[in-house]
Amino acid sequence: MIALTREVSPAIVRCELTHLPRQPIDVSLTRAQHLAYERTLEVAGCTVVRLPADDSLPDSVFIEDVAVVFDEVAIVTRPGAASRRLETPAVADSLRQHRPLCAIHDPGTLDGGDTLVVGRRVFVGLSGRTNREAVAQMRRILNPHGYSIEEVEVDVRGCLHLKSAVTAIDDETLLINRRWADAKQFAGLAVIDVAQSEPHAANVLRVGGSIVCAAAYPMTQQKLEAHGVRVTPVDVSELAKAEGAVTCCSLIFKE
Ligand code: CIR
Repeated sequence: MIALTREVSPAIVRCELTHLPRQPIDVSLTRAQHLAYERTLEVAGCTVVRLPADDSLPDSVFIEDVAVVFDEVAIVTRPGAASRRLETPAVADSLRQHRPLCAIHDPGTLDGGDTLVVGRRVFVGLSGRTNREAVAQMRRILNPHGYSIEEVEVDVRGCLHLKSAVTAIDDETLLINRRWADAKQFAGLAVIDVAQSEPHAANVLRVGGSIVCAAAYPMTQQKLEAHGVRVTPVDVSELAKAEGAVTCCSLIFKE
């Protein structure tokens, strides 16, 4: 597996914020946490390919939002925040070596954080960043490859992206915060609820045989372990000040 990552930009202190008040971000600490995150991915079996930072792109470390990679094709997104649209060329150049590329075009907007892939089902969240036109474009790209696209409502007052509210533990089971996404939208899949006191804990990263989660959510971690899930916690507290979590700092795909 390859994990494509992008170095933390010093401009992260000027990141986009939707729900959180701006807090000072320690760039060195963010970099140290990001390095530890990359090591965790290596231990889980990934070859980390790290793209250089761009001093003019505050949110470029959150590489998940600019592409969605399938076995057959990679889709370069058109991020919902205009400030993030210049993040795509460097990521597209790298992905071109691994997959045929498709792209989301104007007037579509899509953040990769709104795309949850479970087997051949692709759930796309209608968040503040992703619109129906992008869902239609995803359908045109992916239906010929045998994927079904399902539009999902998320509570934009609470969460930034679909994957802030729900991620997959395996191809049958989701980890969810039902206050932000109605579990009925995921018919046929089992659900584990995040701990009540940890609304942001649903964002976990499936990599190799393990699940990477943010260390800030021990109660949800215990719930996962009680279900027999092997969990690796990572400290991403500085990235969380920029409204980032564990899925958003990598694009993981088969070599
Ligand atoms: C943004 O607002 O775009 C960034 N500050 C955070 C993006 C986090 N991305 C993700 O969870 N997929």
